[in-house]
Amino acid sequence: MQIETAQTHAYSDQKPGTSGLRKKVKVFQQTHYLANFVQSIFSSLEESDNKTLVIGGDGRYFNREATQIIIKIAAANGFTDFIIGQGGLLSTPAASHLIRKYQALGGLILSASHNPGGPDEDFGIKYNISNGGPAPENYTDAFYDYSKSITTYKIADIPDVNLDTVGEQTIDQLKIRIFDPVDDYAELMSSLFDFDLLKQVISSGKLSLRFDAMHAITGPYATRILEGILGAPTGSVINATPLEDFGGHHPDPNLAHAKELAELMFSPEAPDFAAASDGDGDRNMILGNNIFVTPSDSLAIIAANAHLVPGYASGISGVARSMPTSQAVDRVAKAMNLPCFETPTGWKFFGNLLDANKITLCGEESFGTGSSHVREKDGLWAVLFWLNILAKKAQPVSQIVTEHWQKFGRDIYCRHDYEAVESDIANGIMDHLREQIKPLAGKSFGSYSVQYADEFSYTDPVDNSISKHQGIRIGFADGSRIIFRLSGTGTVGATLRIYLEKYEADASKHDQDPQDALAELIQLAEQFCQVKKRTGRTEPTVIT
Ligand code: G16
Repeated sequence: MQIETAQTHAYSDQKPGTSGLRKKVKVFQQTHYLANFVQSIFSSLEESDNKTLVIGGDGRYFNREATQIIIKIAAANGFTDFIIGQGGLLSTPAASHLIRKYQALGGLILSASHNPGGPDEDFGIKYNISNGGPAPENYTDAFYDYSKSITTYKIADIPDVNLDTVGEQTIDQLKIRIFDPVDDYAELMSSLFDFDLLKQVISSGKLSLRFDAMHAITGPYATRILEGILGAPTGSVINATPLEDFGGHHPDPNLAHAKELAELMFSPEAPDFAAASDGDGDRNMILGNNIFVTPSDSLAIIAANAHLVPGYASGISGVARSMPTSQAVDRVAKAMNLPCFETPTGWKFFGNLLDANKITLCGEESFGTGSSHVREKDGLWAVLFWLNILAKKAQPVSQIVTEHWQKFGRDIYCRHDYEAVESDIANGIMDHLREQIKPLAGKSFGSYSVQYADEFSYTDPVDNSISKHQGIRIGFADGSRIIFRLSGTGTVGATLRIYLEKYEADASKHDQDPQDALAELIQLAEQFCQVKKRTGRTEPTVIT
């Protein structure tokens, strides 16, 4: 195998965000752009005897081309054993599982998650380490540093790999294994959930469901598992064929982008349960007949009912949530006498806690829920968890949710996103907030008095690493919170996220619309950040 050294020039914008490097496809298609980043990753990794690499992506535009480039650069950098999803496809949780199961050094996952795909839309790449989880910040900082001064990269002169035929191929000394993307993942799911029970209730029609794969990667996974193994009627999985441009939609499972599914669930035709997943299969949205379950509540309900699910029945070690996620799971942890951790936004922050067995379950408000079974959030896993709870309890989703609120109280919650804000304006908003927070504690605004106001900084309890500037929090005496952050996953301008939360113990007030219940906090948030005033916008781009 001949290895060439290609001359290149550095790009200054290869700083990974919340979850890898995400840019417009056209940015990735610039000469040497992808190669530079991939070489920066390999050059930053410590020497290792482990030469196994997993590669797979969500099938978006540029996935195949990128896969071939990565194989050649990886081969030139000493990798000899490749595990690749057929067609270059793997959902993010499935890739995490393969890294763990086959003890690879790591994996490259090609995805921009819930962002749209196509020649004019987004692409992304991230490196996952040997625990199967996203590379922590010390890695991503090193990748970025290297990328700033890269001058050459190594590339093997080998033919393109046949990605479509499952089985083993060899090219010179390289062993290339093309895996069916679903097999190993389906087996893992069957080891965690009561598939016999699920099959019984689903195939008999006792539990009806609809799953929207949004023309993204979970199509083949959901079709095989929900329809094939568990016997849901054909057509229960909709938009099941992965498309390079996701059919022109945002593959983002929320009330705005999975609108048709949400409308179905509030209509007389609603099945018992519905869910959707995102571009790369790690997010989930849960709906019941006439009810939307917020991701924060979903995490809390999963934790409270974990004993009903075989893979978790022997007990869970603890739980964690990202800082802006509502405190609903904290209440469950308290009642169950379990440790509960609050981490910055980004799945990578759960990795150490999971590895150290300090937690079993974790989740985020951004439609992410997961457990120690892999080191990524896992959309279909969350769906199966809910189905297992529903099958065991034989109650509708709405009853499970309202009884949960009756027991623990309700953390009324919503998030307002202002997308594609000019970066200067967004940074100005954050600076303005920073200036205000110091003297806020003790002050009162309407019915709310501020208990603390700060910029969240996280010290990892396992390795003591510190992550600063993780969002501005204003906490009130009654437990309500307003949080402001700039997203780390957008590709156009900046996205300001405003997270609003209010605790309601009184069950007679649990039926309120969150926008009404949170109206005063929403007004206060504008008073603090002035996003409407500074951008001239009248409302958020997305409310979830
Ligand atoms: C990624 C991260 C999540 C994070 C989400 C939103 O998810 O893995 O941990 O919550 O982005 O991040 P931000 O608020 O910075 O946009 P995904 O599904 O996009 O990979």
